[in-house]
Amino acid sequence: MSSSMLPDVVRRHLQMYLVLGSANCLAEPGWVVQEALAGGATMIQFREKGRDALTGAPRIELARRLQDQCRRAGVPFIVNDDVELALELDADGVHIGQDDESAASVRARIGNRMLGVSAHTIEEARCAILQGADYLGVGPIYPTISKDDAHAVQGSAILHEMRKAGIHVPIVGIGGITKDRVEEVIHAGADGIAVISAVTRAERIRAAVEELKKKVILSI
Ligand code: TZP
Ligand code: MG
Repeated sequence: MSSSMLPDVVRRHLQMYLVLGSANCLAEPGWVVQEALAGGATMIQFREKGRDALTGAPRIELARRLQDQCRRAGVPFIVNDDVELALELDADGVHIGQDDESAASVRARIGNRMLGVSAHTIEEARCAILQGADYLGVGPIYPTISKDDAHAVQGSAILHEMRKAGIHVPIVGIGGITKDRVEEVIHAGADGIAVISAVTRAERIRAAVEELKKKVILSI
């Protein structure tokens, strides 16, 4: 079972989904999130990973701070991989990959919170849905600089294939998405875009989010 959140509500949250951790940010993460929220980010994922990632208390403190900003803006705050942290913070949801705990087990632990699962194939997608995913993260659609252990680039064809195979759950495309690629991703079947560098490395974060979101909405 997925959560009680209606698929159309989930779809709207996926439109301009910012994924980030401190290692992705050129500026202070709280400032990045503030600007992204001001630009209309529809969901934020805390993904504190990689060589320079925070651990322990500073990691939890940063998560709390970003979550508080999201709460004030009425934007869901999702935690990558870490169910314990999500429960401790009472986050709005969890996003997991294929190498993490099973989706069924995470669903059982997080109750009605939102569950996102990364899927690279139709089989992984079907399995995630059966185990209670509210949405799928599909990619990398294009080459990415933000994930060292990323799967092979899939191209937008994977989105087409999933839709053609009868997968109708909310899907967000991820990996190397820039403003010039939004239309292709949405037309291929995604409900929204999940981005790291297109926002965290933008010179003007608020304007970048506004532009990406506008392109999503115009392409739907
Ligand atoms: N999963 C697949 S690609 C990716 C993740 C977390 C990184 C996306 O970052 P960017 O900078 O938008 O390519
Ligand atoms: Mg993971």
